[in-house]
Amino acid sequence: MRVLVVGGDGYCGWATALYLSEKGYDVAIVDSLIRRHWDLQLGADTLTPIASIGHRVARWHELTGKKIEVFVGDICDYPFVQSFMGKFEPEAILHFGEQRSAPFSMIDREHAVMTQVTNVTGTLNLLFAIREFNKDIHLVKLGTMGEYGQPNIDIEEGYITIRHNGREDRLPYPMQPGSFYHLSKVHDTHNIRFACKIWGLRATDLNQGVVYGVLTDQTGIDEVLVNRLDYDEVFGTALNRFCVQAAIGHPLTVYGSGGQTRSFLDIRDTVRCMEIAVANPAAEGELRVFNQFTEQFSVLDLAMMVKKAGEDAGMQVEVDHVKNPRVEKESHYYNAKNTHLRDLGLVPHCLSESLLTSLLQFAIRYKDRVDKAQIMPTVTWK
Ligand code: NAD
Ligand code: USQ
Repeated sequence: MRVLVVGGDGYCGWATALYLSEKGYDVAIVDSLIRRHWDLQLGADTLTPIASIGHRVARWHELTGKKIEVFVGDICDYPFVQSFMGKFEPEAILHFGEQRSAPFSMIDREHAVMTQVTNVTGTLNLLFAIREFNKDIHLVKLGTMGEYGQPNIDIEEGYITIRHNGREDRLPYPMQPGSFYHLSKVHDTHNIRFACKIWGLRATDLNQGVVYGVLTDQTGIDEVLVNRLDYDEVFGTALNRFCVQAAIGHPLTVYGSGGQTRSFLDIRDTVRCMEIAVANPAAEGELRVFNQFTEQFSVLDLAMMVKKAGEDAGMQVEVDHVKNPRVEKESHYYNAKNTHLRDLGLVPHCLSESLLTSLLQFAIRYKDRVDKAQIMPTVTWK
């Protein structure tokens, strides 16, 4: 099957491209490389030194004999989209290619506008291209668990059945996103659902939780294939940041009380979920929603787990409660469903002390590359 990985130079996309290539899919990558540019603008860098996209795919070819074609360009540019659609003729499009940081979208007006324009336009262009080239192409779109917010009831997978004034309907689950970035994902969801309804497209929205970890069976085989690992305040995410902070002896930055509960998954499960979604396409006219996570933790629980793993390995790890730069609930009910992907065969890698120890060791290996000035939060929601 020909699978196009949009955003294939990024954290989730690169790991997925190699995983599917190894599994025998014919993979092509589309990426504007804008993320590398944003890192430069922010003065931030991944913990790991990542090779150029050309070098990466050439090395993959040398090691495995498998080719991955690369199209460099911006999916907001429709003629570019038409050109790769015509050349590659994908059967599935895995769409990771968005601005994905909540703090980035909250820096100022320009960053909020850029995030929403880029994300919404890119997705709309892919929808129009699928309509133009082949309505059977399955769009697998990365959404986020943060679209739901933290309601005081259980979170369902995309839809909820509601009884109101004696009538009943299955409706899109209410959305309460917590940043201009998370809002962009909600806008995408509405656009995709509408396109499926009016044009009969088939799409899967994967509402993914926070991803952690770095190595997969493919990115771990060679230094040139190593994946990015973000630890900075803008693109770094909770658990990955805590491991890098522990590795350099920086107190772990729990925002506020740390009672914020989120859903999480190992990057090895991200790639498997993508395979499952591609192998089981949505029906014609259907926008299917899967909650893509394996476990739920509060931020403080995560920090305490990193502290314990570090201390068991002979490190000294402090946990700090930093003034919360975000506007978010720090104490709330949280229970999200995640059965659809398991029913289709996902066997989760659960967070264990041995995984944390190996992530800490990985961070220690690269700790001389850490820029301490990138750790404390400066972007605020107010
Ligand atoms: P990333 O920033 O590492 O990768 C995104 C890639 O998309 C980058 O290489 C970037 O250059 C590319 N890109 C962005 N806009 C583009 C455009 N207009 N045209 C072409 N390429 C473009 O992000 P990631 O962590 O790999 O996240 C991938 C997707 O998964 C995002 O949609 C994100 O919202 C979602 N997601 C990520 C996480 C996480 O914890 N990392 C969790 C849930 C959901
Ligand atoms: N947090 C801390 N300390 C830190 C960093 C974060 O306490 O040093 C807290 C935040 O306040 C928040 C929680 O941890 O309550 C998660 O923050 P995060 O930065 O790890 O993740 P988030 O901003 O939600 O965004 C990340 C990805 C995004 C994806 C989302 C999935 O960057 O692309 O959509 O996770 S979810 O959270 O399910 O919406």
